[in-house]
Amino acid sequence: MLDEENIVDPSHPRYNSLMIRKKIADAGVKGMLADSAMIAHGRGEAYDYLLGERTIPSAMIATKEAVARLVNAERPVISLNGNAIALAGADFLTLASQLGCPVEINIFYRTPERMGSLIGHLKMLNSKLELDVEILGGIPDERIPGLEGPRGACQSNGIFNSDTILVPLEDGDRCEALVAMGKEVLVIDLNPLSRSSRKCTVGIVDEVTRVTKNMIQLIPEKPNVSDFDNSKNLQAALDHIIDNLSDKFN
Ligand code: PTJ
Repeated sequence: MLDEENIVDPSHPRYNSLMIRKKIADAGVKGMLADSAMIAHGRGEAYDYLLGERTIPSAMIATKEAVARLVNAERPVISLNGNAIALAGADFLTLASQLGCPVEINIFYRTPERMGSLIGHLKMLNSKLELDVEILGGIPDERIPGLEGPRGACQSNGIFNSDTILVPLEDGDRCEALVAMGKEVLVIDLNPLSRSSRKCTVGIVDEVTRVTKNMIQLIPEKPNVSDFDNSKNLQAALDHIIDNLSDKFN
């Protein structure tokens, strides 16, 4: 594999975006991702472009709310899929270590090869960061009710018995199934119109690598839980997109 510095020039105006793309491309080569991972990423990029590729005020409000709920949870868990691990695996482990909670690999397109590759990657990051975060998902013993097939597989000491779950880049079905289990579901999704964003408890409309960095900063502040209104907050994200677009032509 080519050294990333050799193929992406840091002075390029879209350097960050290109580096994030490269993380996805490299993870694909390692067998960590679903075939449709790049399509999902491209959809995210399009929304990020509309948002101005930065953390907008409503996203920061949602991020703080999600941190408050994670800090106050009895059994928090961070659910990770292929894209989330490829883009922000190290920061999710740091976050889990700050919270003292496990991460659980829960993927839509589950194969033994992908699970092996993702677990191996997280184990490597755990030891590189000198962390001891529990990595679940490899030995499922429970099912998320309402989800057929391998994508419903989960662990009793992780997702199944959690009260609060952080799910980056979730698909709508799983989000709804987790909400139906009575959990507080905290979603990271650049698309404010997605079913996940609309059905979850707290929807963070922001790019996953920015969110994890913000969360790591916010955890020591231990913010308080508020009477967060998800629909109102998503509307603020949509309003921001519209304002951002009209500014471009004025
Ligand atoms: O690893 P697996 O098997 O669980 O598969 C993962 C993917 C992402 C392929 C699968 O869950 C999928 O197809 O997802 P969707 O339904 O395309 O949804 C992905 C959502 O994440 C979309 O609404 C995107 O806008 C959003 N998204 C993509 N990239 C990012 C993102 N949100 C935040 N940060 C991103 N970098």
